[in-house]
Amino acid sequence: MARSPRRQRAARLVLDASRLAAESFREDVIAGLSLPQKALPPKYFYDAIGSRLFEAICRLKEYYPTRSELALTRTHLGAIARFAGKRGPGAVTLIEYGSGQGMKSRLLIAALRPSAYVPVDISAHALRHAALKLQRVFPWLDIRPVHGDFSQPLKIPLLKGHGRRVVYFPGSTIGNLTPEEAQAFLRMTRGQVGARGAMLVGVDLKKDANALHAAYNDAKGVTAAFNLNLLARINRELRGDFDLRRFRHYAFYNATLGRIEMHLVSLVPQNVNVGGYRFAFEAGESIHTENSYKYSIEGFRALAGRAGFSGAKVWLDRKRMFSLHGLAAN
Ligand code: AVJ
Repeated sequence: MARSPRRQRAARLVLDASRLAAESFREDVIAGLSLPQKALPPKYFYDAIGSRLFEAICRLKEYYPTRSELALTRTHLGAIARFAGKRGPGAVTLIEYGSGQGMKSRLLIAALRPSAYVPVDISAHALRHAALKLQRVFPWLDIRPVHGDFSQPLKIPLLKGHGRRVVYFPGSTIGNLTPEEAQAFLRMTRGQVGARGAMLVGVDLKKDANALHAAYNDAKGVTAAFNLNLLARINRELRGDFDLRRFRHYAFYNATLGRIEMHLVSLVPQNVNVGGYRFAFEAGESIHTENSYKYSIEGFRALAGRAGFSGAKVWLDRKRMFSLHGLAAN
């Protein structure tokens, strides 16, 4: 069947995008495994299997962030929507980093009624799924998915007459960045939302180390499977030969740096081949796969202040486990 030039062009762009993505995965993996402290970027956790495992993590009783953030969003929804909607006249374009399909995004969209919704996600699959699902729930909503990595400057479609921009960044994904990176990221976002813009950002709070430890070392081993899937993904996509039985999930709270660290620890001395390169592991040597920084309310406010936002509001769940900051552009 003949395809229209537009469809052909769209198909080509999608192919280009996924080839580029595959190349940077390979480069990032080879560079990361070449470091003295081997490391892999956490954004690569989220292939189809990893995304499912992450959803399973969110349902674990030990993993409080998802439930706490949903609870606080429900409790304070009116105030959150008023904050996001109040900065001057005109409608709101709601930009969400990490395209939510979940309850939090739905609650916010229903309460705020933005004129356009721009979900941004690194996973084309998650993005399409989220957009289709939300379009069914909100037939009136203009949805403009953007496939990309929100840690890079993004091309956000220019939506004429769609008013000011509000970036919604829930889930404490910002915790994956170091505080310095988080500040630079907020500054970039400040540039993207403009002078009348705002940001709603979910931030996990510092708390008892035992509660943190349990959240990243669940009894069912789902977090371990999530962490190890990164090696399985390298095997699948980059023809690696990681033996998953020879690596163990290890997560702990680094109180000095205020972060959970996730590692994959080699149980034995071994060599691993990936994409034509060989990497040597000593017994006990680790690959650092994720940081998850925890903030005090004041600590995060100060950081946002250094990035051109004033920390205008903060909402908490009843147990004060998690925070949602309402940041207004200065
Ligand atoms: C998606 C970064 C918020 O750090 O809690 C959950 C990812 N890693 N369990 C987090 C994660 C292990 C999560 N973030």
